[in-house]
Amino acid sequence: MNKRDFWKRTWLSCAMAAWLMMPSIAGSWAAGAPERIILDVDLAEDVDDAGALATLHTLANRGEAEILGILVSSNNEWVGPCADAINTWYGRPDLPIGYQRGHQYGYRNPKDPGRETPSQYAERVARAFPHDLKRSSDAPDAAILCRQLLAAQPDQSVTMVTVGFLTNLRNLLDSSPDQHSPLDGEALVKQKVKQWVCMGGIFPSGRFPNGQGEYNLMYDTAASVRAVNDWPTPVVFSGFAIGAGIKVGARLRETPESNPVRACYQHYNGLKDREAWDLTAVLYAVRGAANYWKHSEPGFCLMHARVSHGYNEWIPAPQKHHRYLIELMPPDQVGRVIEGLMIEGNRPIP
Ligand SMILES: [Ca+2]
Repeated sequence: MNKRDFWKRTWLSCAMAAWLMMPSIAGSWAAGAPERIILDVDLAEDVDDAGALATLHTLANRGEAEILGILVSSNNEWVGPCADAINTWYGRPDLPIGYQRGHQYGYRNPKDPGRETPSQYAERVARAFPHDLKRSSDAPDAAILCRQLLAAQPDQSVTMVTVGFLTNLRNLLDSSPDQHSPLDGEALVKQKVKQWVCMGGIFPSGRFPNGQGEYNLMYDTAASVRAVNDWPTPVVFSGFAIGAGIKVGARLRETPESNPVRACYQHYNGLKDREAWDLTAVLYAVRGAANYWKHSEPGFCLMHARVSHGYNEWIPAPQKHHRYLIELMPPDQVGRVIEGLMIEGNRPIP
C-alpha cells in the first residue's frame, strides 16, 4: 500500500467509526447499546398490537432492543393476561406489565363511560396459553410502574412507544413524586425519556374525510390532549397512512400452533394479513427511520378536543420537536422486513 492509499484508508476508517458512533436523527445509535423500550399497547379491538409485541420480542432477541416493560391502555381484564402469555412464550415471563387506572384520575370518556374495550382474541388466548397474571387489574398501575422503570434508567435513555390510547401517558405526566422518584411526572419524563414514538394521528391533514380523528388519539381524547400537547421530549408519529399501506400476519402460519401471537391473528381474522400500524412504530423506535421512512419537517402535532372525540392538527414549526414519518421504501418491502421479524424465533438468543 502506498502512503496515499494508507492515509485514504485511515481517513475512511475514521469517518466510518465516527459515522457508526453518531446518533441518528431518531436518537438511536447505529451501533452499540440496545434501545431501551417501554411499549404501551391496547391489545384489544385490533390485532396489530400482538404483532407489535412479536416484533419487539424478536428485536430484543437480536440484541437491538431491551424491553423494560409493557403497559396496557385498554379497559379489559383479559388484555394483561394475553400480553403476559405472549411475553411468556417469548421466554420473558417476568417482564413487568402495568395496567391503566384511568378512573382513579377522574377519567371517563363522556361518550363511553366505563366502556370495556372489547377483544375477539384476548380472553381466548389468555385462557389457552401459559402465563401467571390472572387479571389485568392484578397488575400495578401503569403510570406508577412507568415511574419505577424510568427512575432506574440513565438520563435521556428510554424510548416510550404507544400503539394504543394515551391514558397511561397522561397519568404519567400528571403523577406526583413518590417512593420511586422525587420528581413529578413531567420532570421525570424530561429527565429519562429520549423520545416518544406514537402510533397515532393523521398527517398532515389531521382528520379523515368524514371529519373524524384517528382511533388511538380520539379514544381517550382528554388524555390525548394532555399527553400530546404537553409531552416534554421529542415525539415522532407513525400516522395512520404509514401502517395502512403495509399488510402482515398471514405468514404466522409458518410458526407453531403453540405461538400465542399466531392464535391472536387466528381468532381475529383467520390468520389473514392485517394492517401493520402498531408494528411500524416498534420498528421505527428500535431502528430509527433507516431506509424505511423519512422524517417530516419539524413541527407541532396539536391535539384538539372536540366534544369527546378529538383530532390532531399538524403545524410546521422549525423550533418544535414533533415529526411524523413519510414513506420512503415501498410499503410492501417494509412489510417483508416487519413480517420477517414477526415470525422469527420464539426464544431469547442465549
Ligand atoms: Ca393498538
